[in-house]
Amino acid sequence: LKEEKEYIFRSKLPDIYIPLHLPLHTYCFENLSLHRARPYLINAVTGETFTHAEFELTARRVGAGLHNLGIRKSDVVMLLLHNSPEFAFAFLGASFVGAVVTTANPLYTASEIALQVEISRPRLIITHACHVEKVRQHASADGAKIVTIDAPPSPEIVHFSDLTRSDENRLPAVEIRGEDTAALPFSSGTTGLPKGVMLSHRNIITCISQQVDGENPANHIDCEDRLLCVLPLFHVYSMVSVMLCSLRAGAAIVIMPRFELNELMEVIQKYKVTIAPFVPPILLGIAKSQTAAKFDLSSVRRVVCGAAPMDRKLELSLKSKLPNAIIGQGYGMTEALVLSMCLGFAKFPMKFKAGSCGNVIKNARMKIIDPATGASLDRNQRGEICLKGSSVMKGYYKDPEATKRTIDEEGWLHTGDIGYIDDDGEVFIVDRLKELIKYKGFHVAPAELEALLIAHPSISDAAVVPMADEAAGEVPVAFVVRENGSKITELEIKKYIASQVVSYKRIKHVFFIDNIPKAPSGKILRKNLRARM
Ligand code: AYL
Repeated sequence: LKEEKEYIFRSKLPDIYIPLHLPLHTYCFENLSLHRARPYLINAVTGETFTHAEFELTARRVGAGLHNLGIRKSDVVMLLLHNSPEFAFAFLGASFVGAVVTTANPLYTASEIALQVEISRPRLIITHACHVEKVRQHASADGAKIVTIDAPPSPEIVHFSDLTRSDENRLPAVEIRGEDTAALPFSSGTTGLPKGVMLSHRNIITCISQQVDGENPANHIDCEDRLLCVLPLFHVYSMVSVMLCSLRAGAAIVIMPRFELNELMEVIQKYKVTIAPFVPPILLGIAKSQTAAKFDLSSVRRVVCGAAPMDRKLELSLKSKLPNAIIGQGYGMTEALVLSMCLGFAKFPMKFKAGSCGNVIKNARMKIIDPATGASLDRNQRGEICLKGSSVMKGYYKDPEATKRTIDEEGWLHTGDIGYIDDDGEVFIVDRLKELIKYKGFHVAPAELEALLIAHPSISDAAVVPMADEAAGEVPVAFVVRENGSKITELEIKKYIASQVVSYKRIKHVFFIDNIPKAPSGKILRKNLRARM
């Protein structure tokens, strides 16, 4: 047998001790005594502020309240919430009782939510009154309770204040192990429909610790920092890198329920935001904004960009609008959390290049493999990025097959991203092997749209692929084969899809073709379709 060489890449920052055995809440509140009186949650709309001490107490009360409502260890609680203090209270409250939090976009349609509810079977759904109708049916069929953070629309629905008013002394002692699941966000991974990503207490602690702990934290957050929390908390980027990292570090988060560019710049100015975690479309908005000069954005010392590729030119053109900020990228994935981070974000920053996704995160191992042969590749060679470490998910919920396709026998997570590592250890992403489409950083799973298309009586076959778009990064477009004799139009197809999905999954163009190119295995030849555009 020929010995094959493995090229394993490690961080430039030294490994640290990570307390893998702790429950997430114990870890997050470990330094509470140092930060009790500092602000943690600032509601940008109302100005209402909760200190770290107030937050911890309220989260424990919510934990006791969840227990009162019958939530027990391993029960699933669904958060269907816009960014709000209640999201954070509920998330930590659930951790206290060992419950599993599944998160979804509150703007999802009833059928999109149904997909996630049927897999995760929540015992409790926390949402806004205006979204109750979308979940009422599943909830009653399953005996799940509904809680709203605003006035409940009917008597059987519980108000969130019932949770925050609970007696914290009735919080039960629950034994939690590091490998117990804490969060269940959904991702379509490399192929197929959205799946629940089982993130354990240990996975999430690892990711927080890799960013903010040690003598030279990779994503240094000081207790004086104020982070803008405008990216949705239902997604791991904001959940972990904003909400939980700030909690651990004793910093504050300024919560915005939704994105509007001028409002965002006003909030930065008003609250003197120091760290701004963004996605490329927000940076594009600021770069192009005529009004940016009217706002004082000088408090921002760091702009983190992640969740989708950022154009190198964009990175450079932003420097004048954000004079005091280091602008760099983080590379993450729901299934592995943070894989690499800009070296300029470290407490003792190092040089980095525009366009890079940073250096592999500490305590983890990265390798690049030839997607065809699986052979490990050296520096400057393009291949599939793989990661190994304790931030890698436990697996997909109730889907061992998909788990096996994603995490190999040696524990390497295959990202489905194509990239290389240069001579300075910086990661560059150049392409995507997986089906995933990213609209402004949001997931669009082609398989989900294809299933809807094929269900239409006038459509005999369909494939959905990404098309490049300046504002969104990518938009989904469909190749459609009409049923014999059908004259269905592009507009009819677009409307049919639009009625069933959240706005960013809408199909932007339809191309009619005679047949969908497929491999003998039946796999759609997506590259072939992308090349036709
Ligand atoms: P998911 N550049 C290019 N593509 C990226 C980048 C980046 N910087 N970051 C993420 N992606 C793509 O599950 C890539 O294809 O998690 C990756 O496989 O929504 C996919 O998005 C994963 O999408 C942070 C910073 C988390 C960023 C994130 C991103 C999480 C995105 C924590 O601190």
